[in-house]
Amino acid sequence: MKTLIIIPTYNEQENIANLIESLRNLKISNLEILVVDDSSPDGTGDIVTHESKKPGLAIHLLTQTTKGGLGKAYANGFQWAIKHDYTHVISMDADFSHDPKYVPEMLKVDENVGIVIGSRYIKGGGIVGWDTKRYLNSYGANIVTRIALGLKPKDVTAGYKRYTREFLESIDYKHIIASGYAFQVEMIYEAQNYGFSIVEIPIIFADRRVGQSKISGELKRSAKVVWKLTKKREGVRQFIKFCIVGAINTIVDWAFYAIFKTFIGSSTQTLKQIAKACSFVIAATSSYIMNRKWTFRSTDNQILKQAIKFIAISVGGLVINNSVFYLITSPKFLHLADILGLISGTAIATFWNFFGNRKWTFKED
Ligand SMILES: Nc1nc2c(ncn2[C@@H]2O[C@H](COP(=O)(O)OP(=O)(O)OP(=O)(O)O)[C@@H](O)[C@H]2O)c(=O)[nH]1
Ligand SMILES: [Mg+2]
Repeated sequence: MKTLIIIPTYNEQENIANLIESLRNLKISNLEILVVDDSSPDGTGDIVTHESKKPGLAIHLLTQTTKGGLGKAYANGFQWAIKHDYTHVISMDADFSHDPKYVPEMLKVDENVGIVIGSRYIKGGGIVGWDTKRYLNSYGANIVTRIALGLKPKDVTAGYKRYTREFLESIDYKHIIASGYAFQVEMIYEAQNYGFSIVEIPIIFADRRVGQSKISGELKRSAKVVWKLTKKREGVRQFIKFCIVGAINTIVDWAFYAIFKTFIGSSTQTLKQIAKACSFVIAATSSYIMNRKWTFRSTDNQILKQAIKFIAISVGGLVINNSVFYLITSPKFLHLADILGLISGTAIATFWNFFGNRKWTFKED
């Protein structure tokens, strides 16, 4: 294991030297520090340069020309770490809220765990020094975020974390949405979606003792990021894939219907219905396989159960499609053009099928 502790700073001249000193005193081998400073006007960068000349702990400084936010600082720090030969990265605030004493505990966790969270909201963890309002704000934001994004860890807004190089390399930094504090949430979201393991260890988080807070305005910005995360990305990508699969299998359905009609015959309505049912089963099966493998990348091995659920939802979709078509085109109801019935029926049934399958058939447990 070779670990890099990344500390983003903006105007932390009262904290940074003491923090570096505390980390040096841990006397951990194979540990280095990277401070990502956004050209702090208070001279934080100069202090870091001064500290880097002392023996005992390798200290690097990455200076950014403008204040770009916590997320941007981490994204650049992570990419710096990838370019060098570290196996793990620990992210840490400069203001002693993240007690250096937890570094050895984080390093003790199995080295293959994708993310180790220094968690305030599990047994043994906690926060000291915050008033009720700040606590409720943080706790509330954490709960809402967990529900909105379906995140499993208890503390998803935590900033004190350990990452493996493998996870950091898997991130597409150009497409990270958050530049501010929500970056922390986005990392957990990425890790969970891509199947990296996440472990929480309890920490007591202490309020900043000295220096200036930069949190104001972040809550609103973070809420926007969480909103974008729920709407965009995985869900949208899945929906597009689902529609492509649907289009392909509509053609499969027509083609097989034409084939079955020539074999079974189409002289009576019953024969036509049989041909239609056969082609539906084939199209639904092929659609199931494509959605399982490609759209939802499901690894659940109860294939029969899943396929039955998929077909049940498809039948529901068919009923919805036909009912909407009937409502829109029938002289008894809206009596509009067939094409409108076709489009509305297909659109509504597609939503039904997508959300039904996402929530029920291919749900992750
Ligand atoms: N490089 C960089 N670091 C930042 C920026 N904003 C905040 N930081 C650093 O990120 C860490 C966390 O910021 P804090 O201001 O402590 O935020 P907080 O912990 O949520 O709030 P308080 O502790 O109450 O101030 C600190 O080390 C900051 O110096 C930024 O825009 N750029
Ligand atoms: Mg802080």
